[in-house]
Amino acid sequence: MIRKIVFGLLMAATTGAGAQTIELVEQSLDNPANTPRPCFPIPNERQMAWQETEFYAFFHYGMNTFTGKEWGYGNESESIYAPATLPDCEQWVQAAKDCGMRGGIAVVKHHDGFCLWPTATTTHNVTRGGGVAAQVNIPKQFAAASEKLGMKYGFYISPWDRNSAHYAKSTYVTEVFFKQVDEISKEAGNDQFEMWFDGANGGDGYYGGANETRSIDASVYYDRPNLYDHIHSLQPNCVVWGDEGEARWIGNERGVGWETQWSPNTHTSGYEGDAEGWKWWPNESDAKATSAGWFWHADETPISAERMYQMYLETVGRNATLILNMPPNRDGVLPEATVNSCKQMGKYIAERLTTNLAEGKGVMVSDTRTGGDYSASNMLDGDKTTYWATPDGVTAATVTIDLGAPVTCHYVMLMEYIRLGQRVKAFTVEYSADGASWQKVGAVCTTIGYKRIIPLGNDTANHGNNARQARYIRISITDSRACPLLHTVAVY
Ligand code: FUL
Repeated sequence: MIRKIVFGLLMAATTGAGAQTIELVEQSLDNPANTPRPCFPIPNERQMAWQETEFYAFFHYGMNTFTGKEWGYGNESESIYAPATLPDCEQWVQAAKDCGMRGGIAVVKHHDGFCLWPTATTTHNVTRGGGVAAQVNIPKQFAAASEKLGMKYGFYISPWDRNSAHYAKSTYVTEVFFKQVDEISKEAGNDQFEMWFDGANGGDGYYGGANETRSIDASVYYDRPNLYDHIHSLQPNCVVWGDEGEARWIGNERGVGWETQWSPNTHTSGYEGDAEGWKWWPNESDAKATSAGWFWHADETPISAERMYQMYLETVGRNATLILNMPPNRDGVLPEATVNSCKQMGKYIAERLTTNLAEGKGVMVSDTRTGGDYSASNMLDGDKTTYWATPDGVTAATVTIDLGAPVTCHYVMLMEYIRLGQRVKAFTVEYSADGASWQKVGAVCTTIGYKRIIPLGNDTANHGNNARQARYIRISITDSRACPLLHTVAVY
């Protein structure tokens, strides 16, 4: 008889500053399939779904689009926001989809406090704008466009509010901010995948006419534990981004991830995370697809699709997600030049990182776990739920793929089965045309995590420089926190 013990408690892992709720882990005294023990911390379900979104858009649009500022002071007259036609959210989302993205996050309130939906919490909102402003409801319109195009949606709502007279008082949190979060859920529906809480909190502002500097202690002011619980009660699939949340900043806004990148973190971890970290706090990289600012500016130009692609390799390819900002203009659309760069980027992903030359090909491994199906072919079956594993205690192992004949390859892509934790600490990648002479790739090969892409020429800036003739690819895991588990190896 299998006696099952279900944890009666929600396990909480603390960072010292806050707590993370982990899904209930079902445990059994028997282990008939010899399933590897989880190597804690592990992601919760919504973090898994969030991670799989991989690459998504940021849309900064609002009062600043019309003033040309990046940070409004909060005293801007509502009439300045005067769109002649409704913002075309479907055009935004389509551009994101064509870029190879799986979702997007729209700003619905920036630090200036102007709300892009008809809120009851403040008069500083679209209903008092000019043109067709009164019909604007970004939470609703953006969510509807995303659902129509099969894309995920989320929102950025600035905790700092330079317009509100309540800011820095307790009434702001209870009467304004919590209620705004509720209203967005009401407008957008309950399937948000991420809510973005900016780290900019307090400073000078209008504050209802006080025109002064107000500061708060963000670690206690927003009542984050209750706020986040409240969000999850409304939005069970919504990862909260930011301090004490469920996803974190990567440490720069240039789209450059760290080559060593752990999702486990401790309170004192640097941006690379920490193999021994207590909290699953995965990495998100926010970067801009245009030259000027987060908001649209008349003199902006889009970055090239090659640069976007480099960012992708250096973030998604380094165990992070990439949120790339594309600002809509005063007509409520993305400029044509931005759309074109995005389309080209989408083509690059489709052409360069989609056809797995290793799928269904031969694979040899040094070690395979017994007692269940942990065979090497699981890495090449295109199924993320099956994985290869070594026996307990075996933390070094090799995987050799035989493509059948020498072919031109550019990248090796690896994915750990992170549902049971991030494990690999060091590995090497080699390639060979004949199985006799081997070349080692010069990249820093430490962590893998959710996804790692290794360019064979170690060049993230120039795709062509990575072309290599190879029949065999050998991955040697040399160190791991516990037996390694890989669910996918791809060769492109
Ligand atoms: C920053 C903000 O202050 C910027 O204006 C922008 O919204 C960026 C994504 O985050 O912290």
